Amino acid sequence: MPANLPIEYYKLEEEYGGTTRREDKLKLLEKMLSVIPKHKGTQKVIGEIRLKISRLKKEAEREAKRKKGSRRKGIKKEGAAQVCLIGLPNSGKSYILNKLCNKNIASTDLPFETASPEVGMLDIDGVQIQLIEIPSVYPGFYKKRGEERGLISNSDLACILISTDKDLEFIKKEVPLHVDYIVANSKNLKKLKEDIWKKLKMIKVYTKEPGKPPEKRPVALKKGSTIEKVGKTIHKDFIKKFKYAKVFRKKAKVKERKVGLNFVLEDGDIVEFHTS
Ligand SMILES: Nc1nc2c(ncn2[C@@H]2O[C@H](COP(=O)(O)OP(=O)(O)OP(=O)(O)O)[C@@H](O)[C@H]2O)c(=O)[nH]1
Ligand SMILES: [Mg+2]
Repeated sequence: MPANLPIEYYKLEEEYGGTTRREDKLKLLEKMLSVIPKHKGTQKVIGEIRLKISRLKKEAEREAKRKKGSRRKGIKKEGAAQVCLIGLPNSGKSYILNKLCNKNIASTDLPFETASPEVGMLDIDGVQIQLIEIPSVYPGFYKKRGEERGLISNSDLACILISTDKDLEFIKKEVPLHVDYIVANSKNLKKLKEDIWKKLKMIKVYTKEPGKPPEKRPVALKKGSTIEKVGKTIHKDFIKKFKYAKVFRKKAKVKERKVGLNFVLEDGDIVEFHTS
């Protein structure tokens, strides 16, 4: 049976049709509710309005949550590469971050102590690597933790910390890895650093100006990078005005050579740009 509704209701309904902002819609719906007489004939309309209100409120909640999350999500990629630490509770992720990156993250026997990702910078022979502690893995982790999922798939390498093969099995089942990974089952921190560097498949190249000693800080590049890549990394003018480069390679037979933009570099090379 059609509900016999007061004229104010129809006015509000018309206004509602013309609004787009969620808050305005909510206000109008509440007003509609307040002007509708409550009896059997209006139950359906009231029910529909209540449903609309609850949907809009849920939508608002979801959006607020998303915004809150994205504020924290702001882990910016920094340094030459990004490595995430993955493991079970108490596997020593925070311990490693504290030791290797000079951090002060809570690290006790309490499991799941790290509730959200923590970041530190790891110095490997002058190259800055971003290390991220991913909160500990638990059953259902991957489905529920969108932020962590994003961080893992965005990183260049995952470092899985385990005590037993069972741990590894569990972690691999819970966290589908689409990036390179290494497995560490001890806290030999020196070895861990070496393994990370090896697996990143990068080289360190030192630039120098003619007549000056090499820069102390190396440029880190993917293995197989050329002179052109180094040039682009430091300043595009080096490529625009490029004449040639000199490469100094201490361990090679030919310790110094004149090369072009396509020359492939090796770890430890020193590069001197000559421009016009
Ligand atoms: N001495 C020593 N202590 C360690 C080592 N690894 C972990 N620990 C200790 O074991 C405890 C747990 O380590 P955490 O680094 O907090 O573990 P986590 O992987 O961050 O685990 P969550 O609590 O889930 O974040 C802490 O008391 C650490 O100090 C290690 O290699 N050597
Ligand atoms: Mg921790």
